[in-house]
Amino acid sequence: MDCLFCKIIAGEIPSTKVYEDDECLAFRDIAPQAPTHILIIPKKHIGGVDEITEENAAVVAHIFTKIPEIARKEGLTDGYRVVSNVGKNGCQSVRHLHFHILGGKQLGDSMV
Ligand code: DGP
Repeated sequence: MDCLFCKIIAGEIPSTKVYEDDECLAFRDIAPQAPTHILIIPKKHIGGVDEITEENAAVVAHIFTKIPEIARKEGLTDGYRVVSNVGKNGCQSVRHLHFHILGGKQLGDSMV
């Protein structure tokens, strides 16, 4: 499968890792939109939020236990934002499920 994030997981494309375990990987976004901008992804390919099912949702719950741990380690004590873009209208550019963790400054109050 020609998936950029699968290549990052395989180590074929370098990344700056901030957390890794058997199920997920977190690494710094190549084009940060905030002082802290981390992507966290499942190691098993899921295309996006629109491909989450009862069968594969356990990894999503796992990721959501790791997000606050990573945020604490990154010092995001005043809060942060977790975003997942989905499909064309959501401006998803990489079809591998990922959650953006954005913080390190006061973020804007508009989502769109
Ligand atoms: P989205 O537009 O929501 O699909 O987010 C994809 C993000 O992936 C975007 O913020 C930029 C990031 N990105 C794209 N290519 C690379 C890469 O090769 N390395 C890293 N670290 N991030 C990448």
